[in-house]
Amino acid sequence: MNERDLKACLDVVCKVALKAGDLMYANWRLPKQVNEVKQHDIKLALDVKCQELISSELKKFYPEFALFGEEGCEGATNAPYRWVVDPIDGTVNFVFEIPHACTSIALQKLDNQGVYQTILGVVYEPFCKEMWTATRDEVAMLNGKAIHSSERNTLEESVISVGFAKMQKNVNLSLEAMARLTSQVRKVRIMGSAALDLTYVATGRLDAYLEAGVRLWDIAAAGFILEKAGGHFGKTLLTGPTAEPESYKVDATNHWLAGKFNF
Ligand code: LIP
Repeated sequence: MNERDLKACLDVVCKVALKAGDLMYANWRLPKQVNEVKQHDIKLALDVKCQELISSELKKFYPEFALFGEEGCEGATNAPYRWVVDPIDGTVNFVFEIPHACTSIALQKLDNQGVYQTILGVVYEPFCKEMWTATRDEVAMLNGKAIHSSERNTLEESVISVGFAKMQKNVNLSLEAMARLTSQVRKVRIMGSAALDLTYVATGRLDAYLEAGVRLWDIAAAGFILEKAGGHFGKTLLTGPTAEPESYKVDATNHWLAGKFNF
């Protein structure tokens, strides 16, 4: 996909993200149909409905692209291009009417080594109407204005977010990090959306985000946006018998704090 085509693709994806965000916002204060409840997770029928909307809209322009999403996958597992979609990131916030959730769409291209590389990322938060974008050829932007991660270079002055995922062993990793770092940083925040934590670091609203057990769909678009905003998107694939597929430990920071949190 050349530069002109990628720019046209970005325009399409932004329009699709807006439609998904509008659907989220229209349902914000309405009763929610719950599909599944676990100790640290809730899944909604609206999650599925939002992903179906995103998939059907994208297929109008890119019928041959595969999709790897939180609510299901479509197409070949080795398709030249694939969408990575979290239709509602921050679902538990959304269930409790906490206005901090977003829709996340990334486009990945299969490289010569058979590895998917992100070439486009869009995150839309419908409550503040904030659209983050980045492509292989364009800088990271928020509502069309270039963004850059913060310049703070000491833990003492940093504000960080720690995420708590679904599996208890990953929750324990985050608890250890929070207990160790709380006395070393300015403030710790627990926000409930990995994608927004990453876009906030990209925008300079946070200086770092740490979480173990987030899935690729939570982080693909926003992690790419952070990299294009000059930040460090550290991610380690979690392995082992109980690890979920495409589950990562994320150590994301501005440029100066990379590696400083020992997470
Ligand atoms: C959420 C992530 C969050 C994590 C939650 C959940 P979802 O994604 O954004 O960082 O702590 O456990 O995974 O499920 O709302 O799309």
